[in-house]
Amino acid sequence: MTETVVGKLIETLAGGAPVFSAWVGMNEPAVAEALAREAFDAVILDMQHGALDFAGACQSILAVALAGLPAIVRTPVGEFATASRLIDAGAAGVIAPMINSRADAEAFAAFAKFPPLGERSWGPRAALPLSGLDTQAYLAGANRLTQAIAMIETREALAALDDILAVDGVDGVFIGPADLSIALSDGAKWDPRGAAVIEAAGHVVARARAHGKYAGMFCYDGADAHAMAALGFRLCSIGSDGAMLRAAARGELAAARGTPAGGPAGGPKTY
Ligand code: 3PY
Ligand code: MG
Repeated sequence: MTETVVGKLIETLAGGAPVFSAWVGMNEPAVAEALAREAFDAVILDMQHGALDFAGACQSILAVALAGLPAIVRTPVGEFATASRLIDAGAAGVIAPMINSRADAEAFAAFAKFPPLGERSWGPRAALPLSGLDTQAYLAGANRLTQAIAMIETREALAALDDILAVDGVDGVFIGPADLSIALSDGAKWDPRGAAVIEAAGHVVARARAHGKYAGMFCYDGADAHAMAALGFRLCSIGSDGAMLRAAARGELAAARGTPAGGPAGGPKTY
């Protein structure tokens, strides 16, 4: 199991070091593969706000695997059946946005996990070969091997945090700091690194630990991921494909023209 890309995610998590992941929104396997050739621990493919469709996500999972990394896919809101199909396609983990209650978490886990934790239907067409296991061993190991990660990004989710973490088929939680800041300010402010989110972040890390689980955070660049890992987050994404491409382009153009690189004024970057 340890030799395979799917198993690498739980190995890194078990090792205790933070998982630093690339974040891909482009529906182009070559982009995911290019980032996977760098020394990330995983690549997150975003089907919620990114442009990836199901076929693109399947191809990107394989392109990332070719480069030796596990892929995690964020599904659109409420698409738990898609989570199941993505695990069949070889995703080492799935992130479900807007999990706001125990019922949401149970519905997600039902699609992500085989019995007794859930009701995942058998059909690991790419996951089985990528796991390096035989069918029986895959059945026995899949619930641990493939991670189900619930996003915490509303007031309701914070209120139900212990209930969500108590669901056996949920392996970890992942903060969406932009949505959380909007929710906590009742729609007044996009402030993903404001005091309200940072206070909630400490609480989420502590409650995840108390349940023997891990917390992750969407991060805006490498320095931000470093800071969030220092707060105890174990799965930290770093920027995005689009943001990195634009930042590199901006820097190179500035170098060519001999002008300051510029960039977004103050605060964290967006996608
Ligand atoms: C958020 O910040 O709300 C996210 O979902 C990160 O993509
Ligand atoms: Mg969000």
